[in-house]
Parts: sequence; C-alpha cells; structure tokens
Amino acid sequence: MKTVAILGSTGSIGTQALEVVKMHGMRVTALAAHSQAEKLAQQAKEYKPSCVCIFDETKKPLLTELLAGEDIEILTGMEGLCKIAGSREADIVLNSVVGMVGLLPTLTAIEAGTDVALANKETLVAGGSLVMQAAAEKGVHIYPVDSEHSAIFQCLQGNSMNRVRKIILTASGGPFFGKTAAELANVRAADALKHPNWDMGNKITIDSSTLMNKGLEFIEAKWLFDLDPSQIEIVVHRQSVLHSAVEFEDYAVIGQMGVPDMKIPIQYALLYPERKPCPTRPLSLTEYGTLTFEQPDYETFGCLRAAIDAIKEGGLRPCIVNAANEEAVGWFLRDEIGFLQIGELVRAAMESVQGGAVTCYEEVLRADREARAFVRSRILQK
Ligand code: MN3
Repeated sequence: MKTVAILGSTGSIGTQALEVVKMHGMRVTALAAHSQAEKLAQQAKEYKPSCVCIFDETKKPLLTELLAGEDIEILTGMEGLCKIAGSREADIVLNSVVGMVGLLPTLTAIEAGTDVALANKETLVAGGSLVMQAAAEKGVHIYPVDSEHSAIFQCLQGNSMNRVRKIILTASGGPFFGKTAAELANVRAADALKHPNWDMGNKITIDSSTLMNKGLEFIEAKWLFDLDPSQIEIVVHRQSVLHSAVEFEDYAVIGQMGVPDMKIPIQYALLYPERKPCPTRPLSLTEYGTLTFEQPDYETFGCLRAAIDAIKEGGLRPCIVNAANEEAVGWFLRDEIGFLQIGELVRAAMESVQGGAVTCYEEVLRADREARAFVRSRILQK
C-alpha cells in the first residue's frame, strides 16, 4: 500500500482524503495545515505521521503543547511545506493547499522525484509550463484530484491522447446560474457561499459562483492533458453527475459519472490505477431522472472569459488573472467590494499588468505580486 503526505490536511479535500486513507490503511508520513492547530494535532494523534507543519508560525507554541509526548517533528511556514514535499518519505504527495502558496511545494516534490496528487489548481494556472516541464524531466506523475480532471483522466485510460478531438468540461453553473448582471450587483459573500452541489472551502466556493473556478479548470485541463484551448468545451450541467467527458476521433464520447463526492476522485488519484470500495454512496440515475446541459453565460460571468482569454494569450497572463482573482476574492469575502467587481478587477489586471514569458519561478512570483498590488491599488483608489 502506498504512503502519503498531505499538504492542506485540515481543509475540505484534506479531511476527505484522510477518510480514504483510513479506509485503505494507507500510512501517512506527514500532515500540513494552514492555521488550524487543534484539528491538525487531532489528526496527527490519529494518523501518526513522522512530522507535521503548521504554516502560520504563531500557532507553533500551541501545536507543540498539543503534541507534547508524541514523537512528531513540528515544522512551520513555506520551509516546512517544502521540507515535507521534498522528503521522499511518501510515495505520493497530496497537495491540497489553497492558492499560489502551493506552487513551490509542487515543484519541490517533483524535483525530489515524488508523484503528486494535485488538488491545488492555482499551481497549474500560474506555473503550468514550469510544473509540466519539470514533471516530464523527472518522470513524475501528476494525478488530478479535481473532479472534472479526474473524470477526463479516467476517460483517457486505455485510449491514446492523440486520438482526442476535444474534452467536454462540465460546470455546475454555481448558485447564480441564469442570473443577470443587474440581479448580481448586490450579492454579498454570504449569498455566494451557498453552493448547490458541492461542499467546499470558501475560496473555491466564491470561484464557483463567479465561474472563475471553471476558468481556472480550463487552464488546468490545458496543461494536464496538453490540449489546445480550442479543444476544450465548457458545458453547464446543473446536476454535477457527469463529471466531464472526452470526444475521440471517431466521435465516440466517453464520460465519467458518479455522485458529486470528492472522495471518488481523491481515491482514484491516491490508489491509481486500482479501483476499490470508496467511502461514498452509489449513483442512482433514476433518482435524478433528468440530466441537463446548457451554454455558459460568458457576458455576465466576466471571470470565465478573462481566464480563457488569458490562456489563449499564454505566458504570464494566466498567473496574473489568478493572482488578481485571489486578491479580489479576499476583499469580497470581507464584504469590501461587490460581486461584479471581482470580474472587473480581474479583467483590468489582465489588460494592465506586464506579462511576458514564464521563464522561472521568480518571474511567476513577480507577476503574481504585481497583479495583487494592482488590484489593491484599484480598490483603495475608490
Ligand atoms: Mn472542479
């Protein structure tokens, strides 16, 4: 049985991954969390990793106290995340941290020759070319954890990539599907945090409501499966039962279905290529009765259009769009800007911040910093 290190263990993906790990008796070598020291300590006592990392250094004294008497090394910050990612102790590193913070640990795991189960989509959006090139050089596998990309990965099994015509990336449409811009003008964070099908963290739930999440996934798919943007079609599918599909040369379309539960893609990434019982429930198609498919509204949901334009242009554009979005979502969550402003700020950053080629990690960081600063100054100007 494989051993696993989990970055982001107290989040939504991390806690569900631990359920999968428990069911299959996998050994956990390390756990890392952002700032939830109590929850991390509880997990450490149950899963007995050799080390833990708390990203927020101010929580180290508390964590040390909670783990007194346990033989567990305690690390902090980015240095800790990278020490875990690069340790080679685990067969696979599950990266489920939120945001750009995940990029360096991903690159570090690849450098160490360790396979990565990737739930951190910002990593591929900002540094897709760096990550995929490094993975190819090191012969490292990147297993998608995102449900859509896991679906595509599953549909591709036994098929040759050069026989793919296009992929059909499904989107739930989020809580505001069918709404007009006028109706969205007064939306607050609390409204956007109610997602119809998936139970997720705050950042991704807001991204789902603006459709930025689908924009990021569009870019993620381009990198993971080496596609041209013209080969990716987004289809709104409200029930989240068909998790995505692949159309081949002969027009045969293969899709992957299941209940909307992240434990299925998490388990597939961790146990690949094996299929075993999963701690979820079976799909009943007759319970759903009808599955619907519609076009997304690119006008109202400006973030989606901005993300697609960004990857078509390439280079640092996707990184800029991602950073502007992370920054804007932070302000929106604090009720300091309106819902529609997220898309406006992302579009403005994309058009204004200096782009260029992705040459190295430092260049990605530079573009990320500048895009965030651009968004902050725009907001503070008003
Ligand atoms: Mn997804």
